[in-house]
Parts: sequence; C-alpha cells; structure tokens
Amino acid sequence: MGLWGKRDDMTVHERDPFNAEPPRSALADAHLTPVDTFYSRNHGSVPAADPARWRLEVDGLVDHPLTLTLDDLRTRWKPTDVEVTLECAGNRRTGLTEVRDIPGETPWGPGAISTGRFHGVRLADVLADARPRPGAAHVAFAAPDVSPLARPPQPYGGSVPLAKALAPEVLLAWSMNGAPLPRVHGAPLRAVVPGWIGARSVKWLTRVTVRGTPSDNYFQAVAYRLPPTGTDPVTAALDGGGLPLGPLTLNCAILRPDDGARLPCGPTPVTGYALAGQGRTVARVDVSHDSGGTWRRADVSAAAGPWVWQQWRTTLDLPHGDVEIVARAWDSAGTVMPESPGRLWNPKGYTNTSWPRTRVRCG
Ligand SMILES: Nc1nc2c(c(=O)[nH]1)N[C@H]1C(S)=C(S)[C@@H](COP(=O)(O)O)O[C@H]1N2
Ligand SMILES: [Mo]
Repeated sequence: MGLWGKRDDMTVHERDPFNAEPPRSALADAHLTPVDTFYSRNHGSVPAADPARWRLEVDGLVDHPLTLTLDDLRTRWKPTDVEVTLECAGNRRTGLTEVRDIPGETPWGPGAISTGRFHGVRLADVLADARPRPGAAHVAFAAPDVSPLARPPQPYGGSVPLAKALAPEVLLAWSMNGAPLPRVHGAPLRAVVPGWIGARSVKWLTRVTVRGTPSDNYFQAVAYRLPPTGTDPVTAALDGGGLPLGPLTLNCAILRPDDGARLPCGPTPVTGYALAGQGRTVARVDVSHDSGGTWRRADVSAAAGPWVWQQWRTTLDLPHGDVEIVARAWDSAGTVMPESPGRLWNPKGYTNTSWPRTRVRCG
C-alpha cells in the first residue's frame, strides 16, 4: 500500500502537500471510485484532529450561532447520502501545458476526478437552525491546514453563494463509501459541494461563516480564478479582477487504451468518463481514431444523478501505425466541448475541457 492508504500505482505528484491521482486504468469502468484509488489534492500538510475535541463553529450573519460536536451533527439532523463526482479545477492540466508551460502547478493528467458516496447532514438543515440574517449572501468554509503556497501563507478556505449552500445536495460529510472519512479526505468533517470544483469541498472543516461577500481566503480571492487576459494573474485577482471558478463544466477523458500504449491493430475497446456539470447530464460522446477526421458515437451509461460522471465505451478499428484517438462530449443542453486547448489556456491551468487526445502505436 502507498502513502495515505492509496494504491501503489498512484501517480504521486507531491508527497507533502500530498497530491496524487490514480492511473487511467484504475478509473476505467468503475462508477464509484474505491477510497484507495480516489485522487487527493492538498495545499498544505494533512492536519490531525482529535475527534473528541473537534468542534464546528457556525457563525457570521446568523441570529443563532452554533458550536457543534460530531455527535451533535449525527443526532440533531437527519443524515443523508449523495453520490458525487469531485473534480479538481486542475484536472487534465497537462493538456494545457502542451500548449505552453505552466510553472508551479501540479501536472494533473485525467485522474484528478473521482466519485464517492458521501454521508452526512445537509448544510441547509444546519443553516436553518443558525438562522441567516438579511444580507446573508455567501457561506465561507474554514479549515486549519496552513498552505505555504498562499500569499501570505494561510489556512485553506473558500466559499459558495448562499443559494448553493442551501441546495439539498450540499453536505457536511463524515463518511465516504460507507466507511468513516479517511484523514487525507478531510476527517472528521468536510464540506461536499456537488457540481462545483473540488476546491469548494473544504476538508477538515472547523468553521462555517455566513457573510455578505465571498470568502477573502487566498484560495477564493486569488487562486481558483480565471485571470483577465493579458494581466498578471495574481495582481489581477487581488484587484478583484478575473472570474471565480465555481460550477463544473462539461468534460471528458479517454481512459482506455492508455496514452502511449503499443497495441495490435484492429477492433479495440475505447472507454472513458464524461461529466456534464451544471446539473445536466451527458447526452452524447463521439470518438475518432483519425484525429477527428471521422467519428463514431459511443455508448454512454445512464446518468445516476446530476452530480456524477457517466461512463462511455465503443470499439474502434485501429489502423497500423501512429494513431491519435480523440473524444468529444455533448451535454443535455446541446453544449459541446471546445476543440482547442490553445483557446482555453490560462496561467494557472484550470478547466481544461478541450477534446482529450490519446496517442497510441498499432501493429
Ligand atoms: N482544507 C482543505 N480542503 C481542501 C483542499 C485543501 O488543500 N485543504 N483542497 C481542495 C481541492 S483543490 C480539491 S480538488 C479537493 C480534493 O479532495 P480530495 O483530496 O478528497 O480528493 O479538496 C479541496 N478541499
Ligand atoms: Mo482542486
């Protein structure tokens, strides 16, 4: 077994902060991702919390601030389960670094995404007891893990608009895939914000603050934003420029065959995942064996819910020689993924939703 209970064949981009993604083959064909395979994204060292002394504070623009133990959370509200695909905003970043280098950011392949079944209470139920005041517009999450990457170094945090915080799918979760939440995934408690970039699902949660404005934490105010074109990303975001990332958008990846594989020619299964985001589902996936000259429609699995990925598969007749397999997905609103990573390139390398390409050699 590898670091933090992960499988041995994870790609460990960094040991501390721990950043690791499963190989393509481990994600292939699995609707739920086993905990030992689930990617992990961290900005600081994994903190240790003593569950007995741990408390969750609910404060800010509320009439009735709360201090909760884990037992309070388990017993005061009705627990519920949500199946969620978590995706890091940096998933598939390597597709952007091929266009132009992105120094200082983790070179994620297509594995910064995984699906779990989370169990906990609805944030909406907890907030209802705290009673938000007029003027409440955002809900900020705070955690104790200090990130040396932030300017200045600070604990991790972020926020979501109140409307999303009150949505029934947003959980405060203490369990994942039927087992207690592992430490590396945020024990004893994490926020789970389905359909939003993973960055908003804050782990090791200690404080939920109702505010009039978004969190001013570095990871909300500076990082995880698309900077205005032609400006220095950090200064621009500090000036309030740029676009904060929130809802996930349509994306897909090719999982089989593996990039760089040598294969026999002929009929070959090609599989992958697709995720619609925006509360939509994936309606269609096309796959090409000739860099997008001709396309074949793949079979797409039924959506288990609006917050989870779908699996797709087809068989392509691969010709002799160097072959580039390309995929593109449509969502239920008819939106198609953009072709070019060049158009999407940004200095932090977020949200690469361009057509995935896998190069293999056949024969
Ligand atoms: N406290 C804390 N929460 C965090 C992070 C972090 O570094 N610290 N990383 C975020 C990011 S960017 C992602 S993509 C997800 C990853 O969750 P996982 O490690 O459980 O897969 O956690 C989010 N929550
Ligand atoms: Mo992330």
